[in-house]
Amino acid sequence: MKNKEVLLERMERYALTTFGKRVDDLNNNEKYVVLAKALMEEIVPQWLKSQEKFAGKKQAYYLSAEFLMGRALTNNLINMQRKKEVEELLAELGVDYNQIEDAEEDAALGNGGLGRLAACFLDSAATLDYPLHGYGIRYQYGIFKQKFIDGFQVEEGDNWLEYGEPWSIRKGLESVIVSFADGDVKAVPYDTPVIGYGQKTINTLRLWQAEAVKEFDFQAFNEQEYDLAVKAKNDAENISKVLYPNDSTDEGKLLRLKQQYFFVSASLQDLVRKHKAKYNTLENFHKLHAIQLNDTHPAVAIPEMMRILTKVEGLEWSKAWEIVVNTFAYTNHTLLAEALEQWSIKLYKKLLPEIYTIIEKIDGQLKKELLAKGVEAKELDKYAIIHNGNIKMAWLSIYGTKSTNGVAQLHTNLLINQELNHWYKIYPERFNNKTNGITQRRWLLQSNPELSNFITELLGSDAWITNLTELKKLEKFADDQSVLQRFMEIKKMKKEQLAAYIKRVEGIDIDTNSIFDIQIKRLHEYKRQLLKAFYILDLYYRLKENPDLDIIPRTFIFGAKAAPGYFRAKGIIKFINEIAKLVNNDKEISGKIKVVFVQNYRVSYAEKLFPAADVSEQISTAGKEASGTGNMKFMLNGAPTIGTYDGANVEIVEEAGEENNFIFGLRVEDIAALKDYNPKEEYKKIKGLQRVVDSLVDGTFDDGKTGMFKELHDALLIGASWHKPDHYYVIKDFESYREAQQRVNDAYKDRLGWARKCWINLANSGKFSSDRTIDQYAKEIWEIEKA
Ligand code: CJB
Repeated sequence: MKNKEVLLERMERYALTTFGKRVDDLNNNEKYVVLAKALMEEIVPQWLKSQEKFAGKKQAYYLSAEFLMGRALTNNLINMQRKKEVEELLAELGVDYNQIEDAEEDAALGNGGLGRLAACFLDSAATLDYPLHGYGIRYQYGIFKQKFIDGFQVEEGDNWLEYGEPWSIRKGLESVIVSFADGDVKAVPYDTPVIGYGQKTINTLRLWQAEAVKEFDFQAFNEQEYDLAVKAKNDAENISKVLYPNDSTDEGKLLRLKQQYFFVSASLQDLVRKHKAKYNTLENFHKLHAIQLNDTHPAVAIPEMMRILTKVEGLEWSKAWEIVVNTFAYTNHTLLAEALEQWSIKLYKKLLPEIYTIIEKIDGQLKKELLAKGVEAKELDKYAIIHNGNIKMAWLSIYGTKSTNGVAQLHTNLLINQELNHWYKIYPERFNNKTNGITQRRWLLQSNPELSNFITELLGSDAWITNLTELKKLEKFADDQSVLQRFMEIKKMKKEQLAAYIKRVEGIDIDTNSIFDIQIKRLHEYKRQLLKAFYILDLYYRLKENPDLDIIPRTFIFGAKAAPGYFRAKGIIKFINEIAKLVNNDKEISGKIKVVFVQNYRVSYAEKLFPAADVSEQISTAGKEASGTGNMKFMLNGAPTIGTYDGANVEIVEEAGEENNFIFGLRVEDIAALKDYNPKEEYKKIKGLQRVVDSLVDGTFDDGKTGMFKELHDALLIGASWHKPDHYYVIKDFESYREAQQRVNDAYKDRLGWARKCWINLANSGKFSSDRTIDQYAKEIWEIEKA
């Protein structure tokens, strides 16, 4: 009771001082802000204490251009174990908690899996009492907001800071200067607490905002040159203005390079400054810091640290190199060629000439080392960091760190045996696997309280919240009818909640008795949303021909943003929306199938979608999805996977059994063995396939004269200058996918049998907690200890 009174008193105070009103008179957004501020008053003292307990110990830092945190309010209340109390307090004030929750904008400072992984890692580390802190960029605009107009994706700016952001604290006095060839920029840190479950440890996410060193040039202003007076300010602020909306593609733009160096240099200066203040030397830096590079985006940390150590601090080159290699570790998140970052020498020289010189020196040192290790001179080009006018950031990252890891076993095997095999031969001890994970606090406890309560009830304990392998004990209920019945009731409830939400925000009615078949992830050709689209269209035509076709009603749900410049991805969105229009408006189909492409898929939408899924679509071309993490979120909420042998799907099936999932399609080795693949011939041989593929160009659908549909058609049947026809094997895998979908349909008819599959997936999802992943990073790479 007392806690509640204190909280209310704090809320009243913030209402008065921030908005000049009483709590009762605030709108929902304002209420959300004062609630968060009132909570921060309680959080901050504990945060400070948490920092003290790690003083003098080795700590880890996660350098990432993306942190896809989503909303913080409910997550924080859950981790503080105060959600119920706050709900009650608000109810007493006549306020609905859900409306306050809904008032918070997503912190969407990431594109997809890579950024969300960073967020899950922070949650896990704090919960496990590991000192792990995030360093990144405080983008003023996060990933764009997506709308559909006439079925086309339209982007809008995500001005998430507009109504205030109560969880971060500006630490102006800890600003640092970052120097570029064209001038200096001020990096101002904003700190956000990362609260572990149970609130024992509160770590820090420090995001840098770019500002002008000199806000305003009065000289120029006095001389009536207003533009010039604000130019420096605008140029500086542009650096942290907007997140690049590319998932797994590298844009190579000057501003992006500025962003990378900006946050990396600021973060390293910050760490070095604090370390020196305490120890007055940097020789032991690696003994107290482990720095993980989240993909190559922060790889410039390697030469930047060399610069600081040798040029600023005066250490010997070789001593500095030893510190650098022992401090940093690198995670590779993709094998897609277009995502492997390369920067043009020209750009680097122009913006960061000193850093470029250091990279040259590193490259020279590498060559000597390779020769000494017996590599032949003619082989050196394969390893060259600087080659053909470009700097290869992945090579720099492998050479300049003590550890390179992949994010699922299959992915790591491909790195070791193929893509990075030549590096593996030189440094086998550096390579390791860290299969990704997700935090069960957000993806089960928060997003599915109904299932969470049931699990706790059955287990007689909520230990699973911090030890997900406890779920294994649920397996003994796999044949308990009443348990499976309750599971199905909960699933139905989550489907109804989702249906109500979709009705409200999309204006579409969906049947909660139908199978909810969900594919939610970024739009990319390799993820093959198009394969599902072809399947739906084929099913539609089969239903038209045979209205008695024996199928269980299905709702096909998609959620995906396409990078604004990715023409084909946008074409796929339009194509699916055209199919939706055709199918959903056909009275003859009478609700047997429905297609919904939800708008603006994001973390807070995902929290509603995963728990409501009956089927998890993980249908990437084998070898292309490094891991996937959405696959794990579905599994944790008890949805079987229809998927290929790719990424972490392999491990999911290993844990839950192939008989409880629906595996189809070519495997990595099948693709490698394919010879003379001719999709133009093959697509004629598969019943129904030609009809749906050709619907792209035969007038069935209208792409508004954009040429989008022809582009997709050509990519499948003709190819392009940079790829062969159907290089993601959509046509090749179609029949196998259709057959797997038939197996889904047949399995679903046996309601208890289906529930059993769901249950076994849930019970075996323990491996995929990011708590397990973080524990492995902490022990095997960072060598840090719990508080
Ligand atoms: N990934 O989200 C991205 N962006 C990239 O630029 C490269 C990879 C994804 O990272 C996830 C986390 O490791 C993986 O699960 C996913 O397969 C990969 O595409």
